[in-house]
Amino acid sequence: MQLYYNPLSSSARRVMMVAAHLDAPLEMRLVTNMLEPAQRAELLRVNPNAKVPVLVDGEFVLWESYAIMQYLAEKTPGQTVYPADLQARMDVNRWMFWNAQHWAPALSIFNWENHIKRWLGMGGADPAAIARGQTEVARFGAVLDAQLKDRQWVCGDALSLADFTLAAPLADMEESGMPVTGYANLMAWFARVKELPAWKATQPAV
Ligand SMILES: N[C@@H](CCC(=O)N[C@@H](CS)C(=O)NCC(=O)O)C(=O)O
Repeated sequence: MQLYYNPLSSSARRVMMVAAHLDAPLEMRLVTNMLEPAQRAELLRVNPNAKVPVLVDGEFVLWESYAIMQYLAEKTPGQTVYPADLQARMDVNRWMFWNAQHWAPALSIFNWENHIKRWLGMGGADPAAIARGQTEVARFGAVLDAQLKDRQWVCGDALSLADFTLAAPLADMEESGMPVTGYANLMAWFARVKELPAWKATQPAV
């Protein structure tokens, strides 16, 4: 199996963490610059959205990080991060969808305004966007913090795909000034995630 990735992509990072945790055999295909015409053309051959991550397993091509995570788990005998029990599995799915719809978009406002824009030389943060980000993170951060009040991991006592999913967009929380440090349960959980071998093994070198 091959995985197209970029080291700064949180979508690729969550897949890479799952692959590392499951010890899934992946041949890594680095896409250094998704805007560079030759690399973009190569990416477009496997994903019409020209985005990473993309998994290629023989003739089967799969894009969308959440689908790839589930696919890797399903292919791994004895895995425990994507439970077989229907309700436990739907709980994991719930947090994966919640991340896609609410959590990652809220955090990405800070990533874009305070980090990427500066990195690209696009000027300072837009105060209106930051204000909107603060409202969104306050709303959804409180939900995640409450979920983690009596739980070691997001879905209970066992590490799951939900943890890899929700932690990935926090990777650059400091550089991006994400307003999450006030959430004690969330920060304690994130510290646990950062101790996982899968987190450490997928830390970008840059
Ligand atoms: N919903 C997609 C999001 C993928 C995505 O947005 N990838 C970003 C990097 S995090 C990307 O490739 N951006 C390049 C572009 O949009 O041109 C997933 O979960 O895989």
